[in-house]
Amino acid sequence: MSDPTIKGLPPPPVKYDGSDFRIAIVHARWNDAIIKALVQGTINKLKEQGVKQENIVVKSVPGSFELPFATKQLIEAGKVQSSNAAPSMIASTTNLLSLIDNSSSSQSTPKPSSSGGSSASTAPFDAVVSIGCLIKGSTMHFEYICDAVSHGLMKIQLDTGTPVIFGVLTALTDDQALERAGLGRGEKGKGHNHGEDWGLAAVELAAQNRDWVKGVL
Ligand code: RBF
Repeated sequence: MSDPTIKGLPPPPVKYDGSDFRIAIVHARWNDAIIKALVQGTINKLKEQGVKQENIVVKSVPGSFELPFATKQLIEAGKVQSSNAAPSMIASTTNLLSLIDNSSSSQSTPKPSSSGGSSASTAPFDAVVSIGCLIKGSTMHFEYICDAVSHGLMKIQLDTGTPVIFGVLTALTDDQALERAGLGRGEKGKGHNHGEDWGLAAVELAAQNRDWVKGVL
């Protein structure tokens, strides 16, 4: 029924395992119904790729213009949180000594929490998905915000080395936005929820980047 098309994202060449990843989603609240669908689509695909619910951190900001700043700050916050959580050299040396000295074994040393079973990760974020929906109005706001946000998000991923997924719809009409969130109301059906593609892209980039930073191709 639907028009054949060459457009769109084919499935990834391999299925990536997201079970060890920590992913942030930061979304604008403007155009709420569309945003909610996109965020849910992203989360669904992250989970389908194995990312654990507790390792998906979701934050919101008022509008898309705030996305680059929030994305940058979240990436930095993840790194700070990770270094605060890491056991210090002194602490780990103390733990080793207490293992050797059996006479002091009655005083148990608390284990570092980083290996703690099902608890949420405090590792740096492996990727951030930045989600917004800009719909053209009658002034130049749309053009300025689209331009600033797309350049801002690109700069952040290149500066920080953390993949940032561009989850921003830049629609000329309400219907264009609805169709790209899987909420279309036209004759051609509901369209496709692009949040799903962003979830897949986040896991794919996170997995590849884990190799690239170790010099593995
Ligand atoms: N934010 C969005 O995420 N999507 C929009 O479609 C959108 N349209 C806006 C239109 C106007 C006229 C204004 C003033 C703001 C709009 N914003 C929109 C909000 C913008 O991204 C930002 O939150 C505010 O400008 C405050 O920095």
